[in-house]
Amino acid sequence: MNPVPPRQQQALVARLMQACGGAHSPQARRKYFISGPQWAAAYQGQALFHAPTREPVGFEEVIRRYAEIGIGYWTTHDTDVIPTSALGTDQQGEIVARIRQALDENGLRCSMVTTETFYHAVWAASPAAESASVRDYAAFRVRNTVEIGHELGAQYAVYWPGSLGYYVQGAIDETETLQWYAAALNAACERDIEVAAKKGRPTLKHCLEAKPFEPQAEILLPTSDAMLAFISSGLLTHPEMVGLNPEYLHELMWGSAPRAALARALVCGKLWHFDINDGYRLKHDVDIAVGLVNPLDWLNVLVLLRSHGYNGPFNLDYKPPRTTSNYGVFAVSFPSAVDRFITLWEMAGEVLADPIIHEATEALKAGGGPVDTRDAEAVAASNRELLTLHELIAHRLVQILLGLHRGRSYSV
Ligand code: GLO
Ligand code: MG
Ligand code: MG
Repeated sequence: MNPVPPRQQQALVARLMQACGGAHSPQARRKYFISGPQWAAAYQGQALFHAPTREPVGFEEVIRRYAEIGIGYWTTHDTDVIPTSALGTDQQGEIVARIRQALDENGLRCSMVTTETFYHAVWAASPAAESASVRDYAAFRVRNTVEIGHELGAQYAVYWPGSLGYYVQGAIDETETLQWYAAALNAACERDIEVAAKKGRPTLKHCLEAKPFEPQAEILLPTSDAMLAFISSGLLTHPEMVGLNPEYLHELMWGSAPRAALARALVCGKLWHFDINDGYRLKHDVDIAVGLVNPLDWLNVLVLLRSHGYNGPFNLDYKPPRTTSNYGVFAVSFPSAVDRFITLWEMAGEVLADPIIHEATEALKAGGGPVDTRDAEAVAASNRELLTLHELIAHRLVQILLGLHRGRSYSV
């Protein structure tokens, strides 16, 4: 193949993206509660061992591009858009006004705001550090984020307590740290109640997000299950205002089944917000776009969520790879992530309507008929042949994923 000179490369990417087909229209994409984070689009490809590969992108451009793609909602950390030194000042008010204008002009809505409690040096010993000055500052930050959320019309606040943990053991008492962390959340909820009453708006849904590794060596609330226990520990003054924002990859990272983790949140009535992405078990937080690694697992996740009526946001918390250019972030990375999600969502609908899966599932529930339920041999024998349906259902799911149920077959 001939070399492709730099000035022809964007056109090549655009032509091949078009040739991939399968794109949904911006109008179709807007029907879903899909949110695009400021930090995902603005991610410059940097990490501990990586220099940035992309130019910075401000919120005006991110919002405009999301609107063009058909991503209807926007989410942000406080410091993605407001310098740390300007938080709580008049400059914050000016920036928030500019954000509102950009959202209005582009027909987007802000669905979620979140506080950065992991990056700045002030969080070196976590937002629930021993020093009362750090904890007072953490309370200021989460209260301030609640105020920004109400200003921007958000419904959700998310908390990923990234630095709640340590590198070396023994210096802190974990029970104290958890009480101090709860105090910050209590401050956020209490401020929320005041601001919501003043503005005549509902209170926000406050959602905790767990991650098992990074950036601390040991994490105090590493899983969604740990957070469920924390919510009902008695440390929160408003546990009814606090739920979960599980992230698909964060559950996979520690080796669990994300679908089972989501099910545990669902039965507690706490599945309120969902960060969607993909990656690998027992690796670092690679934040690959949804469906690029585990499409079958993703299909199964969406079957669970559809069948239980989940109607919260799907937040595209992934990182366009550092090999993708600024142009590629909006021409390939975001539209393809949204479209894979929509296709998998539609397939999940096909699974729920599939007569074969339906009949097999009903037969499994009906069981093999009357039997002495104190006799293990008899119970096993009466269900033996039915249990083959487990594998048949798994086969059918793969058929639906690959389109084989529509008659496509492979032969040599
Ligand atoms: C990092 C987290 C992070 C959170 C964000 C929202 O691993 O996934 O992106 O989702 O800070 O609070
Ligand atoms: Mg996340
Ligand atoms: Mg992540």
